[in-house]
Amino acid sequence: MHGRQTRESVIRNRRAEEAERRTRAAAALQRRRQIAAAERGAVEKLRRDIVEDPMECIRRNNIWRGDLIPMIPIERNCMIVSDEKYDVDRLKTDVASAVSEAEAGETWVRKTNMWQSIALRTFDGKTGKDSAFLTSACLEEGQKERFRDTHILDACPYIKEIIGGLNTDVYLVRLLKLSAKGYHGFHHDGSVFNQRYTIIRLHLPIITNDKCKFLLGYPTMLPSPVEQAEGRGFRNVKRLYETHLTAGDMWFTNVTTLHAIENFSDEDRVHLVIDVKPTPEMFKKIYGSLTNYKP
Ligand SMILES: O=C(O)CCC(=O)C(=O)O
Repeated sequence: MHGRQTRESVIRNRRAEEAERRTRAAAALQRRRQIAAAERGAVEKLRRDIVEDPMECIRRNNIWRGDLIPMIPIERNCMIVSDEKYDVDRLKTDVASAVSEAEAGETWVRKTNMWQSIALRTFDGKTGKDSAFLTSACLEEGQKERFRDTHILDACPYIKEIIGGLNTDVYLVRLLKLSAKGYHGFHHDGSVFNQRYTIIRLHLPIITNDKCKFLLGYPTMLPSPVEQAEGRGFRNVKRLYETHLTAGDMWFTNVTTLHAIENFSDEDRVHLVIDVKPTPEMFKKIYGSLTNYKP
């Protein structure tokens, strides 16, 4: 009798424990859903705020300072700067030539697992891993004249024509591929592009679709000094604004503010990315006036 009671009470206890575990799990799930909904609500509110009262929104965020602050209205941070429609088929032909011209090992130099580049114009015309990024030292007087076409650009006559037609100083030029289902997280290139009156980044999308997005972010947490030292960026950046950069258009992108890229599609996305000195026309379109333009 005593043994049976014990077995029954053990079973009862187990059932009670199981029921309690389920109740706790359901409560935790509900809490997570509430937090996610509150975060979504906060981001939505943030998006509304930045449209309705951007200055107040910026003032409230202690992390959003200096060059990290996007231009207002927010659409100005990625905008088409030329009325010209470029020929996407001719651009695709040049991409194919660049890929076959790039020597083995140089084809699509890996920046990350999902993000690769082919250098068309670089500091001293070098190709390969270290040539595919820009430093502010390369842009100093006496240095910025050292940008040269790479041998790969010779295989891309249309891109060469486009670059020549910009009628301005052209620095780094690359084809940038973001793999299908690829993502590159929020970061900023402020250390170079803070000279916003002397250098801007242009994108000419070649292979793309509306599942490819350029994103702008809202910082909520500063990186730790260790993360900064290791070149790691801001964590927990909220998605503030997103846009699809259409093929055949020349886009300005503000890369001093937090930005990211994503490709939710099944095809690799390829952009021609051109770093140039803005012409007076581009400068006026982007910044709204010629104040501070440095000829
Ligand atoms: O779209 C790309 O491949 C590059 C975007 C980016 O992060 C940049 O231009 O800094």
